[in-house]
Amino acid sequence: MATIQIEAEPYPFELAPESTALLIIDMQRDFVEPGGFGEMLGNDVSLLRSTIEPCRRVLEAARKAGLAVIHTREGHRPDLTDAPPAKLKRGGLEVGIGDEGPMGRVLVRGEYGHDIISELYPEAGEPVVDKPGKGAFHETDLHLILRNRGISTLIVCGVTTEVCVHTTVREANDRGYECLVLSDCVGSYFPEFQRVALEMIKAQGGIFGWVTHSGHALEVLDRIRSPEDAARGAGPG
Ligand code: TIU
Repeated sequence: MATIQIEAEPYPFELAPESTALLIIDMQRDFVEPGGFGEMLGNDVSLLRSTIEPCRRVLEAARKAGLAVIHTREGHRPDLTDAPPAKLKRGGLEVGIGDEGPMGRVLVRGEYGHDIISELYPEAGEPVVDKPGKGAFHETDLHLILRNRGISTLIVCGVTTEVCVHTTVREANDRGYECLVLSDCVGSYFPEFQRVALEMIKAQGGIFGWVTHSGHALEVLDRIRSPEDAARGAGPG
């Protein structure tokens, strides 16, 4: 498998396009729009919205390059049987998980707020992994999907950096995946947590993975020819 390099910290990240997936974590209305779970927790959701445009550019480039694209959504069954009582109780919220909010029942599958924002909406053939926890591997079939597709490398985007992105990257790392986190494509409600969460990933020689700006990833993704283009003899872009 031919590999290519993306400039990253703590050192260049190596990937083979055919064994790489773009993993977009929880870019749901419930986290990035007013009236959802993020806001119920007392957060200013506008802080996450700067990730949308860079995520959109990376998603477009990944699709053109023929990379596997996988989306996740945090949420629960309408009867909440997959929601741990501890999670439902946490925070003592007036309007919490399962309750009616301005975008439907909060973090419940099938509700408007639970779905992915239109800018990053999944296309046919892109798996959407519904997860009950923070980590995308916890009680989901993500590991199985990745193994079946021969994926060993993940480019990670989404929200929030120190919660679902971090948990997922840690889970992926323990399962043997190499993760590259795009610093401007992941967002936190807390600027200090954003900074420290990214530091933690790349510290100690890349203890959980690598970090780079989407610009470096785009430089490389834009040069990859999708298998379909390669078969037609067409150039990139
Ligand atoms: N609250 C918060 O920062 N995040 C979550 O609850 N879920 C995700 O990060 N997706």
